[in-house]
Amino acid sequence: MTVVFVFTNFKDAEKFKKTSSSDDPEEEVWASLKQKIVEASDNPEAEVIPRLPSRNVGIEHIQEDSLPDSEAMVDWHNYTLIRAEKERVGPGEQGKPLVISKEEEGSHDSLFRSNGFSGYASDLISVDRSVPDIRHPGCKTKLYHAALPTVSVVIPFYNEHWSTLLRTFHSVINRSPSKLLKEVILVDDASNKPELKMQLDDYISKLPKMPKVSVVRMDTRGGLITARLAGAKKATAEVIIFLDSHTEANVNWLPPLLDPISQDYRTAVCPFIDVVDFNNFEYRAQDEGARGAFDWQLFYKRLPLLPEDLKHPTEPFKSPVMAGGLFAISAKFFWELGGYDPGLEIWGGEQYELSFKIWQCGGSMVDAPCSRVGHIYRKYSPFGGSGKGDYLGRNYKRVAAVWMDEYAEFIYTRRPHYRDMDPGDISQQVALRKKLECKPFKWFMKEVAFDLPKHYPPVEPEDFVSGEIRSQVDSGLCVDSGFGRQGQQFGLSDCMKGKAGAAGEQRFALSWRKDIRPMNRRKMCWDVNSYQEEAPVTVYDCHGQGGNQFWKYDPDHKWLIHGGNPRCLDHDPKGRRLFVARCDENKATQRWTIENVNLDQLAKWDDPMKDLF
Ligand SMILES: [Mn+2]
Repeated sequence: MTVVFVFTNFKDAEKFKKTSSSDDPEEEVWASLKQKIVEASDNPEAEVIPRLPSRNVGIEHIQEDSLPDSEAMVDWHNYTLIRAEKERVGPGEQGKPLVISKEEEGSHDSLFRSNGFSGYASDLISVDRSVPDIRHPGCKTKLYHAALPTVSVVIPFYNEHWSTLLRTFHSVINRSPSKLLKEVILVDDASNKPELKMQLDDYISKLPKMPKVSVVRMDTRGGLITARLAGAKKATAEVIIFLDSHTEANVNWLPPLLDPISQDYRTAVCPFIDVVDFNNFEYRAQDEGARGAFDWQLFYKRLPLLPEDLKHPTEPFKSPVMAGGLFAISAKFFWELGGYDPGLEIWGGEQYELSFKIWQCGGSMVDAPCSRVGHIYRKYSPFGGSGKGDYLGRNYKRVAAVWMDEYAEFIYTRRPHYRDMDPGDISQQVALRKKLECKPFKWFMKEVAFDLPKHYPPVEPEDFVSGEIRSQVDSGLCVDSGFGRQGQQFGLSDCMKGKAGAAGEQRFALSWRKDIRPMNRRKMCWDVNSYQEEAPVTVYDCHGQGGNQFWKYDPDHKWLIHGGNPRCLDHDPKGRRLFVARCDENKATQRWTIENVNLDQLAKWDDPMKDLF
């Protein structure tokens, strides 16, 4: 069998030329590539831009009229495609990382700056590249209903990098059963990169087997939310799927998203989001699932799966909020909910607005582990301000004011300026909530996000102990983490309290999460990760999971005890060295004077949130 492999852009071929005659370590790869090109050049179709084996053979053999009923379950995999993709070799194929050579770093850097990811790497990789099938093995034998709804995929973009945008919709078209994919709607949010205008129209019009792709153009930049709404308004299929413009759909991604909707149109479904590395385009898992949540500054957070979810790793599980822009929803339900609040600007908060609305107004939301989509998390956003001021704050205020009832107060406590911020006219959103008889936020917190307060308490419990930590052997010595960076060891220095001009980081808190943080840098934690005899203490990003960052205070011994296999904070006053060692009642160097000891809070050690809510 002749394998047809066609470079889909010039850079592929350039890279090939550059390295084929050298003794590059990747020689073998290039040699096999060369072979494939030779084979392809014999093929009259080789001049045609991307071509994958005929699609959807897995399902196409099933005759519409032979389906017994709408409850029939079928295997939706396209095995012809899966086999062909497994054989692909070349830069970035199988989701492998691309190696950028020294000579290429200049090109890499300039395309990195303008995109926040390596546009250069993207250009070297086929827009039809294969990705690794990293689904749970159980997904490979899963059946879904034969009767699934049709789909419009809406992909807004703003100055997206050319080959990255192309790869997004190529992956969608290649890996979707054609009978389900009705159309792909690209929404150009008034980009100003010239290639995203006529060149894009031209590209789309020339693609064989891609009559379904269209572009909606916005006159002025309205932001992600406005663009998504504009695309959704054009959508004609039963289900709308929103994707970002820098994503790659994985094997058989579509049926798991549609199946729950086919059973209940008021279910929204999110795929697992994988990572496409911003540097080298490696495709890899982020994790194997978590439930979406938020803290009380409205930062997106994640909650652990429930024991019930862990028992069924391929089944959709309920999630309180979606991560962002990748999800499926029936058009009927989306518009019953009024779409997104059109008063939300640019981006931010919309995932909360829609999630709260879905749950509170009679729907539900699940993550489908067997649907995976890779996403480039940019290193930074290269797109500058929108000239719209604090739109994020206004968006959050709108969401809080319309949907969160008395819980909005917990946000205003942390972001006091939201309290008096004008969210604009919210009367229509309030009226919608009334009309749909949506449930109160309290219901959402009790029934859907019931374990959120345990991880992200609306009111922070008090610290167990806090302030400076003074040696009882040499009362002039204090623990000082010296504003250390990630992984940096620290020790003791002269106590600086009351001394003008002294510099140091000597105030700490043993927080309700049972870790110790500098009081002015509450993202860093004391961390011990070695079992050596006098193991050093370092500062590290807090993970909130105990373990090597777990500390407790023993007021009787004046000990600070580390870890589940307890050792005590100890020091060498002469060398000003700090470490943990086996607890020993006879060692004075293990006793500490801590500025504030909150005995009431220490009495609630096992349930620090007692009496809070
Ligand atoms: Mn994105």
